[in-house]
Amino acid sequence: MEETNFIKRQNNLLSAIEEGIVIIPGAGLRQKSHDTEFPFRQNSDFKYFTGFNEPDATLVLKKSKEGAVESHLFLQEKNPEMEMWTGIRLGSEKAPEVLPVDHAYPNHEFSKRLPELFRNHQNLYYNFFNQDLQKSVTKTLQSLGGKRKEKFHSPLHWHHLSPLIGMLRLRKDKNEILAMKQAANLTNIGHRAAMALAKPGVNEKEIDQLLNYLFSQENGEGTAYDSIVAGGKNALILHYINNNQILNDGDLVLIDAGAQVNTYAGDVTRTFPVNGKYTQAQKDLYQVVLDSQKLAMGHMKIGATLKEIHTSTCQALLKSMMDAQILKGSFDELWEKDAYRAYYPHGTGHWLGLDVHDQSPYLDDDLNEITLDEGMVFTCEPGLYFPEGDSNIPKEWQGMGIRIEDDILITQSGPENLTRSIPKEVKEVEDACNEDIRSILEKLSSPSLLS
Ligand SMILES: [Mn+2]
Repeated sequence: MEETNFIKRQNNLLSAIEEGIVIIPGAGLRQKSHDTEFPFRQNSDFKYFTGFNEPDATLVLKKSKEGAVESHLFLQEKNPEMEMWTGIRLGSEKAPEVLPVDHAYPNHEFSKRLPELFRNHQNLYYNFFNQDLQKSVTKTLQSLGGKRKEKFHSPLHWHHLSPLIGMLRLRKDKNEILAMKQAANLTNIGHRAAMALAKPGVNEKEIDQLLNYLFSQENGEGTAYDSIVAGGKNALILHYINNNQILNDGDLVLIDAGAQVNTYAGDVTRTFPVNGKYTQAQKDLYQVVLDSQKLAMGHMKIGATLKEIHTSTCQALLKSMMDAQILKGSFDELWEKDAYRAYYPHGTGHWLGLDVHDQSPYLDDDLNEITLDEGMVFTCEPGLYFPEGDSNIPKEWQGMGIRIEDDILITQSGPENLTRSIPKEVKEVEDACNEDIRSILEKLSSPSLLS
């Protein structure tokens, strides 16, 4: 596998602008409690253009009217005393050798050098919602504004950068797809192990921790987002992350969890019986959701839109709820008033990539839906959530929440389900639930499990 071509990514961005200066800050550390921080998580845009994983760095790209481009990086300076506490820093001297940048400087030079970098550019591209950056930009422009008699341009035309980068991140290149496939493989292991470990009396948190452990195997970076391990009616809470209740015999458990590899996310949901065997009522409802997911996948073709896929999924779920007498009336009337939303309130899919909800637009500049194309990755995740005490719902389905989610890559030859190895058919899931967790953990050292 060839190395990621970050310079090509930077050039792709610069070719979308005529002239100007682009500022892309990395993430900093966030305080967790006094003197301690959360584990570092790089800003996705910064990572996309640099591959650099240290906190407190900033990328500045420049493009002249004539088309000449330059890249500048600000980063933490070497500091043996600090490095003894928090780890080795690359430093500005080494950075241009190993990173895709022409020049590098220590962070303390940022405010001093920024006015010089701004000079003679007319356009400025940055994320308007980054308040720290907004302050530096304003301060720099104020300092340049004081020299009104000098003959130079300053970048007074501001452009919000995020949509431009979002468009580039929409189509994944070979290396991105490879990372996402590796994340899918680890996610497969995690979900299979969860199915094997779950049984009445096991706490949701045991499964939560097992997932994190398994997602950290090989080049895994743990969970891409806080896992949802929701036994019984906890599945009705869409973003349930407490994960601290005992799993009960006869209940389902919904697990929404994905591994992260090279900052790329997997995002998969499975809903399976705690005791390893679906009841007839559980099986019936599970099959409704599974059928709607398969129907959705049938619409995933180049040229289709996520909105079309969502609409057809909602219509299928609405029909199923009409068949079950949960929703009563004519189809048109129920569709008109979004009656399905009470039980299916979320979307059928979202872009997936460096962010689990990848920061790419859903509409183009003319407000038309973005159409699916080769290299785009997104989720397919229909679900049904039936509250307790809702008299429209058959008693045996009350308190039940079911979601099934896979990660889909669009290719020339059709949709590729990256997470197809994770058990999903009723029989496959029941078989996986009856696997011995110890044998799964023993097999972990086997390379075939991760390939
Ligand atoms: Mn999702």
